[in-house]
Amino acid sequence: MGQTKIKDIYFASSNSNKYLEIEPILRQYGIVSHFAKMSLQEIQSESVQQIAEAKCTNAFDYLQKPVIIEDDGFYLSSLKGFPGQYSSFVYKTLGNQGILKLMQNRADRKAYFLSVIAYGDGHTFKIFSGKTRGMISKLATDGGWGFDPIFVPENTIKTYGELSLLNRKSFYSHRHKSIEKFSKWYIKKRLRYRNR
Ligand code: ITT
Repeated sequence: MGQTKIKDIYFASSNSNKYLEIEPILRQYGIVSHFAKMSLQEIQSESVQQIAEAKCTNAFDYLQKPVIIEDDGFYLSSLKGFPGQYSSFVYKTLGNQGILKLMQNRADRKAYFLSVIAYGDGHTFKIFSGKTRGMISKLATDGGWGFDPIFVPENTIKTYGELSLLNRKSFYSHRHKSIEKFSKWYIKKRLRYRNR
């Protein structure tokens, strides 16, 4: 096999929970990754894509290595999409109990998670997304991190938290969908380079 021109990739984030979910998926595709723990600049924008692009540029400028970042949004239907782009801040301030309170007596409990993965290596920039629809539970369960205890994805009655405890979150996860799209694209890209 010829020498690869594309090096291992970095996953840059302040949140190691994301990397713990992402790494096994990358590994399944034979992609070696490293965690670069850092706070990334988040621009104010309604567009997840624009935020992801800015985060990725920020990470690449710092690392000067092929890097992926992820930007997530959590959208509640009856709250007109809130907290959306502000999920991280809202989790830290209101938490799961705060969200459950906001949802009290609301018939519409639909919600979805969106994951946007951005890859940058100084030449190529590419975005991949994954969405999982579901509902807000009545009570918070054990397990997982972030909003995991209150989100029940479609096609199951368990929360992301309960599914995490059973090692089954990845069957439903928004993150799994976006990282899988990235991995398929990345291994093809790597093969193209190898064959040059
Ligand atoms: P970065 O440094 O990578 O930006 P972050 O945690 O601030 O890390 P985001 O800006 O993408 O990441 O914030 C999204 C928030 O949404 C995150 O902090 C969680 O509270 C929540 N979230 C995202 N994915 C989740 C998941 O799979 N399970 C539970 N909560 C999730």
